Amino acid sequence: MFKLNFPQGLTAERFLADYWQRKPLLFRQPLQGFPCNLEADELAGMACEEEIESRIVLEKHGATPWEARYGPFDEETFSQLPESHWTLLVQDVDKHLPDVAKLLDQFRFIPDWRLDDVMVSYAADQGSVGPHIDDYDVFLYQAKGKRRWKIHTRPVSEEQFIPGLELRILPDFETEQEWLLEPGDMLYLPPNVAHWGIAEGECMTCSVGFRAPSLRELASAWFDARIENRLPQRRYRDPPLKPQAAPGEILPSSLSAFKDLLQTCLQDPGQDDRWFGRFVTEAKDHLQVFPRERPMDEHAFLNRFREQAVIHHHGYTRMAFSRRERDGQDTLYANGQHYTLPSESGDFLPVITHYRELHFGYLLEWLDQPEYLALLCRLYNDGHLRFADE
Ligand SMILES: [Mn+2]
Repeated sequence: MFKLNFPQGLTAERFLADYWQRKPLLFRQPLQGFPCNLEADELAGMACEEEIESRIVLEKHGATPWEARYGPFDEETFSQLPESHWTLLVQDVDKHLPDVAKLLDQFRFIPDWRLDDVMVSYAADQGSVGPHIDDYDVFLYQAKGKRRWKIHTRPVSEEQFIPGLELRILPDFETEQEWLLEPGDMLYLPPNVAHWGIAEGECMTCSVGFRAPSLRELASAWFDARIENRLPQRRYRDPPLKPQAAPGEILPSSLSAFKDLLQTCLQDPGQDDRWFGRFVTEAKDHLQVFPRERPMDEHAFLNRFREQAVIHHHGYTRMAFSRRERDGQDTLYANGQHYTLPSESGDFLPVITHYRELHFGYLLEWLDQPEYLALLCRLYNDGHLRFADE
């Protein structure tokens, strides 16, 4: 296996403590011998597919400077691109190519639910998406060719972006640090660090991107879940009232009573925290997993699994699990659904969430027990697991 080599004698622990979400870090050749077999033509082919998210950024020779065009594209688009100064970006390449998904395995010292995707970009000579900032952490792995990365860590405000562009391009970019990345090198950038990567000759970069829900998204998911189930049946009650000289006035004491009511709803011990696991494993709209039209019963599933020996995670499946002490149940999450298990599920959930390929022999001890067999069969019927010939 390829193991991520940290620079300067760092370990995953030190990296997380000192750099993660804080400081940029350059990695020279962190993945000795990691192959990137993806070719530019194959990436262009993916960008022509309906269900794959892609865009082309043209710094020059477009309708406007930094023109962004959105896929799906066709062959003609590619034949008409200029010699230089453009980039093709394709999202979620890991969901479609298992070889690219292997790159994600190097980052599992960070929880799976934080991972978003591997975006692959192919740039013609001088290609760049411009100086910009992102809201998310990213590892920029230089798969092929060379790219020069310039960064600065000064704070950037919304008003500083060039108006009227879809991309958040910074007009004034004063380089603080820069590096030329060769094939196999990697740069880690925390959120909000301004960066500008310019291809020197044609090149390909894999961006390992993370998710971080915004407070707005979290609050909305939390309230939706609470309203759906078990929000206490309580109603607003008045604070001690006195006759009001101006009945039109809303008194501060009424507002506090209302805020207290909201507080009790946050503190309610009966609340179900599974909404979080469901929320963070939700898949993007165009990457949904669908249940099988003809579900299999457990007996048939077991026979099929024995015969096939291996079952795979669906490429679009996002899994996570949580240990539940309070109501004595462990929970598995897959793309916004949850499945409960007895609390003594031991290594079962770590194993089935960790490995994208599950071997019959390895799961044998669990397949003998009805609750685990039932869960695997449900995951199969819900489309999260599949056999190689499907
Ligand atoms: Mn970026």
